[in-house]
Amino acid sequence: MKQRLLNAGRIPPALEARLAEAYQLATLPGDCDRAAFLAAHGAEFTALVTSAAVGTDEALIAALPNLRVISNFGVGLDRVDVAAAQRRGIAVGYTPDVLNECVADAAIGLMLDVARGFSAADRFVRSGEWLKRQFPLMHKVSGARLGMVGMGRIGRAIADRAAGFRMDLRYHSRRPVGDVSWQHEPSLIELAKWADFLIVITAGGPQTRHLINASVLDALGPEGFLVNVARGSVIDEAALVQALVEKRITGAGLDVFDDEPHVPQQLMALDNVVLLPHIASCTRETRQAMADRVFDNLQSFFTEGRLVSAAPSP
Ligand code: 8YV
Repeated sequence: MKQRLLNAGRIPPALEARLAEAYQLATLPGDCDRAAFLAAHGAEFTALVTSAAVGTDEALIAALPNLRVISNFGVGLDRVDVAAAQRRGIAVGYTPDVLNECVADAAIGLMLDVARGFSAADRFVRSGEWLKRQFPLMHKVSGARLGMVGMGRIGRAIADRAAGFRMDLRYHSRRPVGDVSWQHEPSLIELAKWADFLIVITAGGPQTRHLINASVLDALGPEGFLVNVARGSVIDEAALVQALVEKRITGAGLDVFDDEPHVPQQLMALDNVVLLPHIASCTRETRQAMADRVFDNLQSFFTEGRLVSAAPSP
């Protein structure tokens, strides 16, 4: 007898097809039909698949009284109520490690792009501006000072890459990380004052909400750049827009936003900002590896009673 699996997230079609072979898969209907569906069928499901962008709230968990396992497509758990799941003894799986390299590549790419102005220069060539004038001189990355906000798995992958650019690196996190040689900076403001580039790669959620505020941006200063590959919520977006418009920082490379896919209109007109549609992990290879981990977490849970990658307790 196949387990009943409910899909509440946005997962790749190939993963959905694979899950549909191994499980009795149903898709959670949209808002209007959801309550009636859950009242009629909620008790049938033992497993739930979701994605980092959608997550799982306490109300959904409560509507699934026989739920045993949640498998999240993504490493970010800021939208999954892990505490509510764990209170009920529900196992929560996610997809760490397999996306470290691509997210780190994207962070470095954004840093290079915004500092050297590659996207802006591309627009400059396409619009015929090159026929009229020279592209302005931009900013050197190699050898510059990199402040990292967060030093988890992805942070380390970014730091390894920055070493290849001979960057001077310090990091801020709540506690120093035991096994890294880079200097820990307990004050985020001091890190921002020191850094030429600030890369944000810390977990989202209430604990880090608006960690990067107007004071941090002012400490980074008019020569500084910000890169965000974490979550939009980590930055006070209104303060960032204002700092960019007023040139209180030089530029920003952003893969994530507060209200995706909506991006503040004021950013669209700025040439010193690189805007990406949350694609840091979006390569075929990494998305395949993430999909495999979602599948393997479920399979391992139902055959061996444990997840390949279990979410830490919040
Ligand atoms: C994904 C991510 O873009 O893993 C995460 O937490 O932010 C990204 O890899 C996406 O959120 C997957 O649903």
